[in-house]
Amino acid sequence: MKLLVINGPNLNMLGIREKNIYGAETYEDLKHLIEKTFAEKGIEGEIYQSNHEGDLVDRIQQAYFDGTNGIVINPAAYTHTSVAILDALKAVMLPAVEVHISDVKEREDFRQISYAGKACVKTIMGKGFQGYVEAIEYLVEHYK
Ligand code: CA2
Repeated sequence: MKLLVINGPNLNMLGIREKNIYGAETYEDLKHLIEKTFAEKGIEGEIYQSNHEGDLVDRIQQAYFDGTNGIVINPAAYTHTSVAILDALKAVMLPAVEVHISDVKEREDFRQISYAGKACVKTIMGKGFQGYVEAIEYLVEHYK
């Protein structure tokens, strides 16, 4: 099984600011946790991060051609704005799980819409980095 974990804008800044919302751990820490999870599950995996909407769309499209079986995606701020990412997820028709580190439903009104979530089989939010682990476990269990 091959999974792709995609992170959107500013998530590379984790641990640097807004620690009260996203915690003190860094993006490197997150990558290590995800890689450890891939290894424990015995699956192939890749982690991709970009601050650019079109790059995220390109990477989702690439997943259709490179043998990816499932996607874990935290589109970050593009969650709430990007029909392009929603359309890309619909186009590739791969099972996708949406992850948010913070509990988005307890936050500002402008964060209450998720476009990407409309193309996802599951959403996990408010569980910190552990949400990525649960998303990988879900895809491994349901789509192996
Ligand atoms: O809770 C999440 O995972 C979010 O996807 C994070 C996004 C936010 O726009 C979504 O509404 C919820 C923001 C990621 C920005 O990360 C930062 C990291 C360090 C400092 C500032 C922002």
